[in-house]
Amino acid sequence: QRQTSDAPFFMIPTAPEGGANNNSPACKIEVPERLTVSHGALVRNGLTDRCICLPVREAVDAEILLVHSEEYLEAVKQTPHMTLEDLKEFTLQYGDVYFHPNIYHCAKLAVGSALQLVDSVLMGKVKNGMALVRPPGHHSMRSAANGFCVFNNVAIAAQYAKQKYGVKRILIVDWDIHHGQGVQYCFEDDPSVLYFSWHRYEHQKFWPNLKDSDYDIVGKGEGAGFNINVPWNKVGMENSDYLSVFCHVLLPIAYEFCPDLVLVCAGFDSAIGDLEGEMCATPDIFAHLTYLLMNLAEGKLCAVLEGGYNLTSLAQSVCQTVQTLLGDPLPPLTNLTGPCRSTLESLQCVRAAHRQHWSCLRHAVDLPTFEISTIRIKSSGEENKDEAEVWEEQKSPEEKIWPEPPKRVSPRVCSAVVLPDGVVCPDACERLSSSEDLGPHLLTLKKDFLKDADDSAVTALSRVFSLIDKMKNNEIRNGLALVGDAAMTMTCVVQHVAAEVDSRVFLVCVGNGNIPGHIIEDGKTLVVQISGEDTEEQGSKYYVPVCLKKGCTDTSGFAQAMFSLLLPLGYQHNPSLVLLVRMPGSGVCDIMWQQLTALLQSFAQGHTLVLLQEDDKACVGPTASILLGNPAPPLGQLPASLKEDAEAVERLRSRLQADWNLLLATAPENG
Ligand code: X5A
Ligand code: ZN
Repeated sequence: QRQTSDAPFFMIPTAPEGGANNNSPACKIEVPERLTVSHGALVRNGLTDRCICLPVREAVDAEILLVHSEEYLEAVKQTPHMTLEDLKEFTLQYGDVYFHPNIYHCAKLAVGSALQLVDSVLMGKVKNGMALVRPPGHHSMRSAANGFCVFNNVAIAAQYAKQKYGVKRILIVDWDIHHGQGVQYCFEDDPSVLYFSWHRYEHQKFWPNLKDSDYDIVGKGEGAGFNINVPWNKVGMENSDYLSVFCHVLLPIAYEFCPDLVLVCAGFDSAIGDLEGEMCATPDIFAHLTYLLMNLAEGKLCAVLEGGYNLTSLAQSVCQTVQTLLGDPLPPLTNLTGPCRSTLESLQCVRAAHRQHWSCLRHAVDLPTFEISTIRIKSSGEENKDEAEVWEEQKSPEEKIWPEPPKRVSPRVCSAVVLPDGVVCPDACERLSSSEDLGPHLLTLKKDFLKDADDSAVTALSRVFSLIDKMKNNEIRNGLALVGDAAMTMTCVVQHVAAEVDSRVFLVCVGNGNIPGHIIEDGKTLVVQISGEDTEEQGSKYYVPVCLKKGCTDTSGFAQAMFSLLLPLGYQHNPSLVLLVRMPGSGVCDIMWQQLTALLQSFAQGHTLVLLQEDDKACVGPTASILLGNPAPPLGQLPASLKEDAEAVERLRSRLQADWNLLLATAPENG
């Protein structure tokens, strides 16, 4: 593992010597060990060595006052000098918060650390980072501590970024299992800060039991549409539930918003094993949640720790997040069975509540709102719960066990290229040269595919095959080939890979061109083709032709297809190889192509092979940049997509959702 001077990330192990120990009045779960254990896990996994550790500092009054009132700050300032009795009394005026004589100091460090991180990211000293801090922040309000939180670290960071750097649009993603009502209140009328939170809600039966946390709270005045609440009305939510909310709500809206900075309220009480959350998403989901946000805002992402109380689950989740920020390949997610009914109800409600504010939702096929309110009443009744469900709920959540996420190893080579002589590409790419041993490949190639092909095509193809074999052995992460005939190469590659047991290919084809039927008949290869050609009637479970009216030139239609079709399909297919093909004359613009290439890195542990046709030389550089791990440039604030395109994508979702239920975004009518 290399230690670079421009290490891409940063983190802060806080907890001063002696730690802020909230033991009197005691908080049993928001404890200093949360930081020491997380930090220890980072060290053990060799991750701290790859990070830049920034110094912490205390926030100054003016910074705290960006979000909090003077009266409140003055009151908190007194706490280090109070007797334990007075502290107890002081604590009682707030909800679920505990003041230790040391907490004011820690809270100032927590805010200051978040600001140090924002400074470093916005000044370009680091690409992204995570601040490991406590106490957490997202529940604290202008004049009140709440839910273990004293100062609102992330809200202050957002105001600071706006004020000091003139950042125009900030996305705050709150994946903690509690609703960050403090963040919501801070920005509810502010259209420059888009706040997204999912949270355990159980129809208001779960703390903090606020009507303000429901899906119909979308922001006020100018800020209408810039507050997104996704209530979890059942416990036990899994990876599929989390991913479906990202695909069908957060990502389309976030890309339409086009933030300049992403802040994450990174609470890990939403992971399995946490007694507060009682959810079942595994720690490796955070690798994916993190990655899916890393191509917004040119990768400027600051994660700030919030909750997370199961020390094992917390430490694993922190490592997954940090490893993703460092650019390691993503772990495969298995067992994605699709969202549960309760999630679908929430999805449908949130999408309906926001359809008037976001054009990506305008043409969504949703139930009318009056039926949605019925859903709420219907499912809040306990009466029709079956016995299994009741037993499920009584089962103690501490019994939950899950395997430790497998190690994520980066292949020695990140990107290998097969290019004709004279075509340039970044130095960091490894060229597969003619000195490679082509023996065994050449023979099979000649026999199977290339009876009459010329020698240079045979050589190129055999290099492509050897690239694929090296990906399979995890010697290379990804690859790019510039070939004379992209369509022919694509067919040969699919056939070559499908010949192996257990292989699954996700073929994403951009542009017009015939996909030979025989390559999609064995259930191993899932094909999505985005083009301007109307081939919709030929679709099947494994062939998904997306026809856009203006072809691939239309960014909004293309973006919608990426989030609501490509991502769910890719996740559910769980391929061992992604094959991304750019047909000549596809019309896709470079930044769209780069975003697509980047998002596809979520699958197959980053094993992507990109095929470009020879006249697309100019695309080698932009593609290689993404394959080497750079963030894709922003698409800009997306306009509304064409009605026809939006409807075509929705039609495909409806046709395919019985086979691929991660495509679902609405609740079946009487399930
Ligand atoms: C930051 C955080 C939880 C408060 C729970 C109070 N707070 N019952 O996770
Ligand atoms: Zn929480």
